[in-house]
Amino acid sequence: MNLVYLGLGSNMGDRFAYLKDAIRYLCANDQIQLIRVSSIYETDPYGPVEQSPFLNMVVEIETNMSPLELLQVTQSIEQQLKRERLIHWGPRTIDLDILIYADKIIKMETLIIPHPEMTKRLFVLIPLAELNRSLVIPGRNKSIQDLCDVFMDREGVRLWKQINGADEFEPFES
Ligand code: PH2
Ligand code: MG
Ligand code: MG
Repeated sequence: MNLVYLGLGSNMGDRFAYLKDAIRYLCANDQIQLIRVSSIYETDPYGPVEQSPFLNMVVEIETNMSPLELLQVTQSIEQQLKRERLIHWGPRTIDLDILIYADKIIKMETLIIPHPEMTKRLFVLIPLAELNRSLVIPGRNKSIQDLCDVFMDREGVRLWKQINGADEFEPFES
C-alpha cells in the first residue's frame, strides 16, 4: 500500500458540497482507502488570477494504484464534478491534486510529484501539517512543519470547519 496525500480545493458554487462529493467519489473507488481528512480552511486566492476565496483541505489515502492510474481517477472525479479548464489557475468547482505519493519523485510532462508548488502554499501546508507534521517531502530535507515555520503568520488561511478525525468519516462513506 502506498500512502498518498491529496489536496482538494473549490471556489465555485457550493464549495463544501463539492469537497464532500469528491471525497465520496474517492471512497466509492475500491482501490482507494480513505484514512483521514484534515479540517477545511477558507483561503484567499493565491496567484495572478483575481477570484473568490477557496475552501481547501487535504486527505490521506492508501492505494495500490500507480501514480498515473490515480491521476486518471482524480481527473475523472474533476470531470464528473463539472470542472472546466477555462483559465489556468482560475476558478474551479473542484481541484484534486496529488501532493505526495509515498516516497516517489516523478517528473513527467503530465504529472510532477511531489506537487511542485506545495511548499509555497500555506493553504496546502497547514491542512497537511494537521495530518502529518513530521512528514518529510521526498527530495527535500524539510518536514511539513519546517516549511510552515518559514511563514511568519497564517495570513490568508482561516479555519472554516474543524474536523476531528473519525467523527467526520461517516458522512463521507460511500
Ligand atoms: N489553487 C490554484 C490557484 N490558487 N488559491 C487558493 N487559495 N487555493 C487553491 O486551491 C488554489 C489557489 C490553482 O491550483
Ligand atoms: Mg489541479
Ligand atoms: Mg491546484
